[in-house]
Amino acid sequence: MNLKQLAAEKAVEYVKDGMRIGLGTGSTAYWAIRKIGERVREGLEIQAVATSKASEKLAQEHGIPLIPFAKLDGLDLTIDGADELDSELHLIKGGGGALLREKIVAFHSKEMIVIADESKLVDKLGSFPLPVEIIPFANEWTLASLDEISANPMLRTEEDHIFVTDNGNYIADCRFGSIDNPAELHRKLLAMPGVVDNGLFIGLAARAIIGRKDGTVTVLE
Ligand code: ABF
Repeated sequence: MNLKQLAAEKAVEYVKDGMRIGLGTGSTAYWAIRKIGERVREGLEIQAVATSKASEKLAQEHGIPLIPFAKLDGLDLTIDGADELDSELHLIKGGGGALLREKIVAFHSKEMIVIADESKLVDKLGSFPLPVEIIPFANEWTLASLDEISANPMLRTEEDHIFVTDNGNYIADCRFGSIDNPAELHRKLLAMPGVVDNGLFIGLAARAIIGRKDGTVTVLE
């Protein structure tokens, strides 16, 4: 079995009738959305919100009832992927460019379950470039500020154009090398004018479900 599917389907076991669910983004979350759709067709009653336009479309295709944010005052559970995670459940997210929406949704959830194949679990974060969402205004100066803290930022492009997030912002992919203190770096980035948010998720995930090559899953809490 596909390891992402394995982790995702295990996580969907935590979804219960009546819950308000946050739907993640990416190729691992894809499997969770598919499975939730299957359970909805079997009678599961939930309300959901999506973290990206892509996941919204997928949820609609699978018959998952999507509710406007204004009609919900929070969520019970969010299931989402990650680009890297460590054993303390610090995450790097945003490889797909949806980090800001993903963070807002995770923050307003009573619980977030991260789903990943075992290649994403690392001793220390930082091999995966950290996505930092920046506003287009004076982005050259924000990139210079990032450079000053040794971020080695690269403005993300897509087919020779600057990549634009669902929120109309840019992404600077930053290479800090091994990140010794994710919480401190997170604070430092948030204090920088022009930075909207960054892909470090600190203290947001309550549980991670890892799909292993031997066909088992590991649950980290
Ligand atoms: C989202 O999808 C992102 O935060 C992360 O960048 C990515 C993980 O992608 P995948 O599951 O496709 O590896 O969760």
